[in-house]
Amino acid sequence: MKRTVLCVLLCVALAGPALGGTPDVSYLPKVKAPAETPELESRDGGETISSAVPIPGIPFFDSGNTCGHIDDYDEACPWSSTSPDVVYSLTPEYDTCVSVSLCDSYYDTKVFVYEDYHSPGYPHECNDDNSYCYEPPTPFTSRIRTLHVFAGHTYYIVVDGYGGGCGEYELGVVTCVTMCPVECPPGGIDEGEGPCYDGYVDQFNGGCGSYPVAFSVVEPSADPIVICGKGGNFDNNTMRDTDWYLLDLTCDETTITACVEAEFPVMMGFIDMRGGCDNVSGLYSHVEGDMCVPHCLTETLPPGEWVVWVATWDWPGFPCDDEWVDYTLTIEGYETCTSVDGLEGSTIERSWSTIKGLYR
Ligand SMILES: [Ca+2]
Ligand SMILES: [Ca+2]
Ligand SMILES: [Ca+2]
Ligand SMILES: [Ca+2]
Repeated sequence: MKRTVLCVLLCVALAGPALGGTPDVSYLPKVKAPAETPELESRDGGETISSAVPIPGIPFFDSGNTCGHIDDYDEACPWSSTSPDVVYSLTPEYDTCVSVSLCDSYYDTKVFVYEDYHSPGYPHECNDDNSYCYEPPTPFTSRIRTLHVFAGHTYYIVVDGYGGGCGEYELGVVTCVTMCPVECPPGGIDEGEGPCYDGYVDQFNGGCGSYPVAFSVVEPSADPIVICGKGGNFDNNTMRDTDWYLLDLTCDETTITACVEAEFPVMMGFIDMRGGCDNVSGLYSHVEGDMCVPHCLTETLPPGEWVVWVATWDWPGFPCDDEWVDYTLTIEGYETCTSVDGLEGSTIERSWSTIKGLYR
């Protein structure tokens, strides 16, 4: 496949006129919606490893209260405590990966896991505070995002607390949902934006949500264009990275097919940019869905500027600093019909240096 050149404008401002305030991009929220909470049954875990409550299968949800139980175990990650604890056991029939969550509990929890036996000081995994719990009822709840478990072993999950605290807990043990590496294929073009992080300000390709506005400009190609990007949530799931890929269509009409496949639940859509940022009125059309499978959208579009927009779907978790942040975006049908003069009709102000940059 011919290597297609993507002219990524590295943080190049499409310096607009004085915007008189931030354009309305509230329809493309970087702020995320609340998640649904799974229904939970009510039963306390066992007092010790020898009386641990077995987890019959995944997914598993349970609730209980550690108050009134005994402080049998502790692991410091990084704080030691004297909180009472209860124990569950998981004996997987095959090698897998699970997430262990106390996120929705009502006290300052801690969770740790032993493999096969009590190994004080050497837990299999431990988490006290998980900053990526989505809207926990109380701060400092816990979650082990990826717990690798192997057939032939038993894993003791200890529900514990911080300090000497105890309370009502909500335990969830589910299959890891992000075990699907999305590889960048040969010829794939790097988005160029690094992973996001807490406090991140997207001045790279946050489109109309960036100030000044900033896009990744895609050059037309007769071949499919494959872009390898990164996305994720940050600031405790209140923000997400958004990627705006700008196309300038020059045909009377152009049929574009865009497909995205991500290591996180993903949302992708077209945005009509023909009126500039001030007149953007939401996603023209979009798809959204789970990680690990492609989601495609085909539209026949009139000439002018359009954006292909990619971001995490409205799910908690999937933080920027996780190893599962990659996606591929494939754009087909984006070809030049006439000349490159199409940009002359641009409604988005650009500096000359930017325009030169497009064809460098
Ligand atoms: Ca304890
Ligand atoms: Ca905690
Ligand atoms: Ca990105
Ligand atoms: Ca971005």
